[in-house]
Formats: sequence, C-alpha cells, structure tokens
Amino acid sequence: MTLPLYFSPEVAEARANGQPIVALESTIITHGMPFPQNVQTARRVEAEVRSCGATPATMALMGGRIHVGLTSDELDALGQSKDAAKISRADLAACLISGRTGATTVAATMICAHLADISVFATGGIGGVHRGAESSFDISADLTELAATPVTVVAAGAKAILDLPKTLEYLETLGVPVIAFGQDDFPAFWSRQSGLRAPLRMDTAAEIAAAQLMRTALGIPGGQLVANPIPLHAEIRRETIMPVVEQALRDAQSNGVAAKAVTPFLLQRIFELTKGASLVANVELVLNNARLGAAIAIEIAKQK
Ligand code: PSU
Ligand code: MN
Repeated sequence: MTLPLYFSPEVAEARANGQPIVALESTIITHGMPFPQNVQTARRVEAEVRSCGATPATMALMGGRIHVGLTSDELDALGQSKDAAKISRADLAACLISGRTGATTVAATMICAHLADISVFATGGIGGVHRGAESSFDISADLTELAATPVTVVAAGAKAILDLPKTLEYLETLGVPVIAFGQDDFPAFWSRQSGLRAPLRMDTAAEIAAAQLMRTALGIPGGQLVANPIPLHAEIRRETIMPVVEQALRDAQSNGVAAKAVTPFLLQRIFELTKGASLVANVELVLNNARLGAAIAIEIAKQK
C-alpha cells in the first residue's frame, strides 16, 4: 500500500532542494484558538518559519490524504471548518479511510512528520498528565508519542491546566529528554517559570540538533521535548493566570467535560475568562517556538 502522503507545492520544492522543514500542527487551529485569530496566527507562524530560512509544513488530514503543508485556501477552509475531528495516534487511520477532515494533535503531527522525513516540529503547548489523573487516567497520547517517534518537538512547556510535576515524572519514565532552552526551570506556557527544574538544559539550537542525531545513532527510539520559555514581554505571571485556570477547571468539572473534549474546553474557557489576553500570549509563544524550530531544523540539516 502506498502512503497517502500529499505534499503541498511549497513543501515538495523544499524537499527536492534538501531544505530544512519545520512541521506545524493543526489542532491548535481547529480546537486551540477561535476563528479568525486561528488562521491569522497560523499564517504568521508559517511566515516566521520562512523568514528564519526554513519551510513550514502544516499537517492536516483531508480527503483521505495526509497533507504535508497546506495552501492558503486549504488553511482558510480548515480554520473555518466546524466539523474537523481532533486526530491523535488512535484516530489517524480511521480518519484517513473515512475521507473526513482531521486536525492533527502533537502526537499525530509527530507521526505525519516522521512519515514525511521531517525531524522538527514547533507548536504552542503539548498535552500531558491532567490534574486528577490518578482517578481519571487522563494522560495525553502526546507523551507516549514523544517516547516512540524521532521528532524534536518545540513547545513552551505545558499549561497549568495540567499536573506539571506528574507530566515531568511520566516523561522521565518514558525516557523522553525534556530540555529547557536557555534556563534551568521548566517553563509553564504563559509563564516563564513553573518552579520545577527541567531535567536538561541547552542553550543553543546546535546542541539540541546534535542530541537528536546522537539519540538516533544510539538506536534509542523517540524524540525530545524542547521547552522554550515565552518571551519576557509577552509573559502572563503565574499569580495572574492561576486563578483563571482554577476557575476553568471547576467549569469543566461542573459541565461534565471528559476525554478529548477536556483540553479544547479549558483553552476556550481561559480565553473567555481572560477576555482574550491568554490568546495574545499564546500567539507570541508559538512565534517564538517557530523561530527556535527553524534554527534546530537548519542545524540538523547541517550536521547530518
Ligand atoms: N495544549 C495547548 N494548546 C493546544 C493543545 C494542547 O496549550 O492546542 C492541543 C494540541 O494539539 C495537543 C492536544 O496535542 O491539544 C492534546 O490534547 P489531549 O490532551 O486530548 O491529548
Ligand atoms: Mn486526554
């Protein structure tokens, strides 16, 4: 069976010329941000990757194919779609045979990136171990994907909607390198500090690239998580965001939100409660991650 991979003209050209490519996810577009900011942000992130000398490849499932890179019209349609499914590892094959439109989570984007021979992926935040996971068992498939698939994921840490200590413990159990970029603390998405020390710290894109190549050379499967702190000017301090997060969690509970709906519900609720301020910070940190992702992709191409 041939792989149902479809490359956009831009990505096909980059591949033909051996240029560095950065994968981008699409659940952040369909389930992570409201329209029209979702499409505007996706375009800005793609432009940022280009201006740093790499090619962006936004992943989505459409018409039974894995689209590696979207045209401007496709991106627009996805951003306005009301019925795009949220696709993780478990849903990928079923979505493709149905021909439905699917937006890829971190886990699914890693799988698609690896199939397309792309080793770097930039996003906002990853899924993790939810608070109360000891009874709900809600642990994102993003974590096990990091243990399995050789892609370096650049994120701004994880949101405080999650249990951060448990998320770090779980990543350690899975053997996933968690690398804070340029600081000792594991960043907490909107805030630069989580109060938790990251297991590893690196200060250059070259080191991060070398570590991924070494891991592959050693035959250790899986990728690495690069936790890149939000730029200082865009930060929302922990004291400000934590009460909002607590409120959103209470709302999720009283509305009986469960399973795949939890993360999108919390993101939307926090957006409402902060009157959009959470989104402004979110956009800045994704742009920042796009820059670092491009720098790592360029280094991997050099060092390979
Ligand atoms: N966290 C964010 N923004 C997001 C997501 C998570 O701060 O957009 C999305 C990503 O696509 C991630 C997914 O892979 O939610 C995780 O969902 P779950 O917790 O259901 O695995
Ligand atoms: Mn979940």
